[in-house]
Amino acid sequence: MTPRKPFTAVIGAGQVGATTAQRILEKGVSDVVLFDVVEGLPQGKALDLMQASPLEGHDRKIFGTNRYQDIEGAGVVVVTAGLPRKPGMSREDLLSLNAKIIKEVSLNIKNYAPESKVIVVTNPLDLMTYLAFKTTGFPKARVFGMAGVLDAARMRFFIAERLGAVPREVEAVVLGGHGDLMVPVSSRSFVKGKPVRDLIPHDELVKIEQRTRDGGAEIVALLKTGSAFYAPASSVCEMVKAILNNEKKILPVCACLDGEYGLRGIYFGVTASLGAGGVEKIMEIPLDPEEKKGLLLSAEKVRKGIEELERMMGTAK
Ligand code: TXD
Repeated sequence: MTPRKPFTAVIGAGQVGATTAQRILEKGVSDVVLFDVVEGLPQGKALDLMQASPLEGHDRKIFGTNRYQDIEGAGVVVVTAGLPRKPGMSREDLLSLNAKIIKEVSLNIKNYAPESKVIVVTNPLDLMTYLAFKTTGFPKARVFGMAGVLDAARMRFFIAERLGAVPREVEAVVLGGHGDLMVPVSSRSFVKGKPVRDLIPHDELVKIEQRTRDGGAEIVALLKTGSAFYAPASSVCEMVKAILNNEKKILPVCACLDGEYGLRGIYFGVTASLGAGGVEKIMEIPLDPEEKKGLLLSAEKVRKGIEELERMMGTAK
């Protein structure tokens, strides 16, 4: 197994993991090593994806594996291992189930890919990213989570749909924890440079903000089993591309805060530039008073979650 460097390792060959691998390959971003604990699953999906390559017209390679040794040398490791949310299940319900998995995965990343940048996707996102940071012991710039790119993409789509605009031309930012208290930042959302607040009436914009917060749950309720994976995979791919191509692109990222917005010691959704070093710089953006209030409320919830996680991991020893 010899993937061309720099390559991406994807841990978890489920819906998000396999679709992320597909996006990375078909956009020509890098070769992929796809890992899962289920025997045959990553190998089968890898073979299927390779057989699509003559049709998709790329020459990227993907290797499926059940052995952690095979992630050795990965530039980026994407962690999607875990259980998806079921209908009626909150992200927080997943905490104890997924914490065990993330701990095990993080120890293996530390062991086999000690120089990698780690993108955590597993929910509850802010807490699992924090846990991966603590468990790997990597510098904070190299451990971060994906949520904001997805939440912002959802908001961008809803705005575009409302205005009949081209989705790519809509800019939006969503900050805060990846949960019910996330903060869609309408004051920083634009269509071709025009503020959305000038384009969409207030009451409708409030509905779009709420639909953004409920974006994951809306899809879970429709699918009945499992959660969203196409847009999440596109979001991860965007981040992987920014890192491997050293784009220094400014994206919403779940990053470790050190005083930004007056917050410290939590993993939380903020805008940051992503490049070869991982999270290279966190940018604090101006918020209106309501948004700032919402952000602090969301931070409080994440902080409580971290406390709960620490208690749980302490007693689990
Ligand atoms: O915005 C976001 N961050 C998210 C998060 C958007 C979408 C999905 N989000 C979360 O990602 C979701 O709530 C889950 O926690 C993860 C993965 O979602 P997915 O839909 O891909 O779940 P699947 O299809 O059940 O896949 C999970 C895979 C499955 O193949 C398991 O066999 C594997 O994880 N798994 C493991 N792999 C490696 N190591 C261990 N220990 C392990 N345990 C399970």
